[in-house]
Amino acid sequence: MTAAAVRPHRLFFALWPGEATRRALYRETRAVVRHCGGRPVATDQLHLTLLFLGQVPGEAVGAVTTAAVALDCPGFTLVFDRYGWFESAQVLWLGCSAPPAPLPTLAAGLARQVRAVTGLVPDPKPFQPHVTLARKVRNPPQFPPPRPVAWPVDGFALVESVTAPEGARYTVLETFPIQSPV
Ligand code: 3AM
Repeated sequence: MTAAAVRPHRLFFALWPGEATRRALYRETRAVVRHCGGRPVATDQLHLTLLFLGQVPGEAVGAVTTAAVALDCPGFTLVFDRYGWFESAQVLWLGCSAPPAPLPTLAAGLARQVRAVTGLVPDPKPFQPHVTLARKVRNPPQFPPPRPVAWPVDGFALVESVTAPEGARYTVLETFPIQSPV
């Protein structure tokens, strides 16, 4: 086994937008992000975290993948139409005023599967679906809502977070299709 295979990986499951959605997210939020006074998330890193796993031993990554493959989930479409702000994390985010039921079901199913297959105990914090737009934002957003962005979800991703001096950098390790949205 190589050193890369056994080293621990900082992992999370996320919805990772396709190119058209990514461009729309950027287009509809760029003016607000520019004016929020924080540090924007790079466009190619925008995502919605489903489940944060933290440090996973290298030898357990295969089991995490197995857990995700076993999930059965219908496709769905998210509509992003509101800004929000996490005061303690100083994060400006984009969210949905009406998240469809399959979204929290997918997040909960992943947590259940990961626990069952790997024995890892993922972060127990309540699921708050959001796309982080900028960090170090010191004030709540006082902007009109964005024009709605539709994100058709037909899969999710296992993502690695690597900490660098300029902040974390995310890389998709694997993608998992779900049924296409109807
Ligand atoms: O998707 P966002 O950017 O909001 O803040 C981290 C990031 O969220 C979050 O997981 C995502 C990928 O790093 N995160 C980092 N540490 C965490 C922890 N201990 C965490 N979420 C929950 N618990």
